[in-house]
Amino acid sequence: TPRTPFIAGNWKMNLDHLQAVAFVQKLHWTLKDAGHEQGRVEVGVFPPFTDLRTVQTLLDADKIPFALGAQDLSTHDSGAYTGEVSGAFLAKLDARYVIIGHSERREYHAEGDDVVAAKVQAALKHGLVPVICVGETLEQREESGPTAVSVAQLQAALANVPADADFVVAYEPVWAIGTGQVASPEQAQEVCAALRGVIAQTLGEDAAARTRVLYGGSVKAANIASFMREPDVDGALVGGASLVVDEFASIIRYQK
Ligand code: G2H
Repeated sequence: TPRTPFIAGNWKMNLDHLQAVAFVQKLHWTLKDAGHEQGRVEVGVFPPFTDLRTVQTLLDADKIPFALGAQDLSTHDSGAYTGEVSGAFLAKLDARYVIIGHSERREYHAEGDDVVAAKVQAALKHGLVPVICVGETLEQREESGPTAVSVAQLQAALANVPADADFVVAYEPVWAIGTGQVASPEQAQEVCAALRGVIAQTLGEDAAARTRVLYGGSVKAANIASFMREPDVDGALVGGASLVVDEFASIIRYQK
């Protein structure tokens, strides 16, 4: 596969900017000490907004090869939108990625498919790579099967996305997020393959072959390899386990 695996740490609302410095340095040195081969996988960190400037400065100063990402962005470029953060600002901080449509935003901030699609457009406009999150609840899985909800969410998010756009998809079954109830590799593969099919249908085979589709939901050092063996799983979006240096380093260093 020509796709570089992507291990992305979604910190959620954890680690302030002081803790972030210690964490990123320790992760970097842990990987170095373990002889981790840079470039085998892409490593991404997604801290809270308030950490981004500090982490950017650290990555730059110490030449740490992690990609920087944000956890959300505004649909607007600038203006009277109190509390919002523009993609233009994120791009100026050298953020490469931005998570869009995480289930926690869909659930706690009432973000629907229309908002997600608008955020994808905003990200692309500012040169950011959206990490588009999709996934079904247990109820939805029982009602409409394993793939229908994720497929519909991705179709909505990709409306008006050009065929050459750079983006990442993350399949995160809601029932497996932070619950310890991990999806099986076969379940992840089934939906990730369906999502790659959506990309092929919407944007063409080239886009489908090039785009990384991640699995997310209770990924740990102990289960990462089983997911990475699946042909349509190109990496992981990791929450809880991305906050523990040794655990996250082990996930990055997975062996198939
Ligand atoms: C799913 C995932 C990261 P966790 O939300 O986005 O979190 O690994 O804690 O289940």
